[in-house]
Amino acid sequence: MKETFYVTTPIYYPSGRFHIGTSYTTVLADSLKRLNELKGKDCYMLTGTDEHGQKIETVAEKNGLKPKEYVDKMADMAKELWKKMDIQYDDFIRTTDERHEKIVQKIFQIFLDKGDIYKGEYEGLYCIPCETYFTKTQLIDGKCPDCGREVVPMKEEAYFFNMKKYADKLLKYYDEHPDFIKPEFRKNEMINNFIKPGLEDLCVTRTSFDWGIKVPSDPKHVIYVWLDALTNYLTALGYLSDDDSLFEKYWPADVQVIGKDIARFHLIYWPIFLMALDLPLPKHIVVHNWIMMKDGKMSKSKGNVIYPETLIDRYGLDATKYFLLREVPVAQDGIFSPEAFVERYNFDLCNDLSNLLNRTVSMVNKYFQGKVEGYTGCINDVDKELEEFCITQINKFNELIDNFEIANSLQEIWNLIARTNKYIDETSPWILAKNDETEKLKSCIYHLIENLRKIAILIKPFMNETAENILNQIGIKDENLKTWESLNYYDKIKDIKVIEKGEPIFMRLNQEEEIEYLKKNMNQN
Ligand code: ME8
Repeated sequence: MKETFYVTTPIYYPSGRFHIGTSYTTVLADSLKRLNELKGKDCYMLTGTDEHGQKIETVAEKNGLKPKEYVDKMADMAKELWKKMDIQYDDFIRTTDERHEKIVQKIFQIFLDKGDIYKGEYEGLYCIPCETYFTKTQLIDGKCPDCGREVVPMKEEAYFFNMKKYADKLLKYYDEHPDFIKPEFRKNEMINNFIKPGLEDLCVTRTSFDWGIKVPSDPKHVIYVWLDALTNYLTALGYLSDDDSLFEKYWPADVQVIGKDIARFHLIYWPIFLMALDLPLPKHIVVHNWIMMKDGKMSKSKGNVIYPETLIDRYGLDATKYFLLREVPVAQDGIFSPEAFVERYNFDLCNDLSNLLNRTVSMVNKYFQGKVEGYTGCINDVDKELEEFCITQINKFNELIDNFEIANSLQEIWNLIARTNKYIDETSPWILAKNDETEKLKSCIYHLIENLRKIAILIKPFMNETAENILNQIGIKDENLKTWESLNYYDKIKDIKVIEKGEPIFMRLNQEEEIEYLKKNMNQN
């Protein structure tokens, strides 16, 4: 049986059109799925929408729609976008799905029966957009610590989850599973900011609004969004349903990708819910930083956003994905700026990658009528060095990606691209051709084609179409030469023919024009 790999994105609030930040998380998860698929695993990816709560109720009303009508429309919008972005999710869960609602009620009842949920009264400072209560000490400058907006005093009868009961168990778990949270500094934030000062019990119901899943034994209470939302990762797999085969197969999740804004919910409450259900915890939770605009965090409510469609329609999907993954390191915020986008496009994609392919294909045509017969061994002095460099880069890539350092792992691929370009200058194939040094020339060409083959495989999880295009242009048709495993060998290409006239995969952009175009198209709804 194949090894399984289950990856999830957060379920997004359909409170507005999705911007590039939302797309970033999804692209990251999708890339991890594609990578593991390429490695031969049986993969399953889940995404979806978080459709209950006061915020959605209010937005629906503003749009003149009933909540359900509104979320139906928005879920379709999300699916359209993921289709455009070629996101290969296997299931799209909506918290309004009956399959989800039924199981959330069951889970709530299990917690009640166990005594983990109790009834009390909540009084606190409430952030309406985040749907979260805070204590005074948690506020930053008197405002919501998550979104920075005003909070209001509120009081209501409510059910609570006894988080305190699990605090020590959670700390022990963190300690025994150093790879659970990536990057590691997020774990320390949780310990120092929330657990050590004393974990508060979590309010898990509301009576102040209606749009949500009712507590079966006390229907004036609606199950508060976080218990409702977090359990989606289980209900989508059929947990506690008549058919739990997916759950049996894929749980625990291998990777759950989230943004730093929802770290507390996923690194504290979520593991505790799972402990209370006696379920294993996900193997890794990857917390990424944000894509910022120059004037701060991009957010649907602030309106300082760039939409993925703007970039995809003009520059293509792969360039858009490349920018996101390369410019926003998981552990640091990244900034979207038109200048940076155009620069990445022109330097990394056009100068480095596209030109390497173009130069290589045209040399094979010019010197060998487009044919590469087979491995020649290392004839030029630099051949061996290039082969060794290639092995080192692949090892570095693997190490980084295993640690979810995606931007850095892409950097290592681009180092390989740069080294391969330099190899052309070092071997000067045009001089070898002029001097009739055919064996040396053959070796040079073989090494270039082989490196391009490897580069294509390495970038495939992130830029599928570009990878396919490269493999097609260099005439790699044998499926065995497209596998992840084939990165281990150097000598298997035999009797291939490159394309006669390859189109450049990325054309140089006019810097000024494109910067202006992007500036004009930012912040537009
Ligand atoms: O929080 N940069 O939904 P949400 C990078 N429904 N990522 C960003 C981003 C930015 N500027 N803005 C948003 C919710 N994100 C809950 C989740 S899960 C059980 C429930 C991404 O629509 C990031 O992943 O507000 C963040 O965690 C997520 O969108 C928040 O999406």
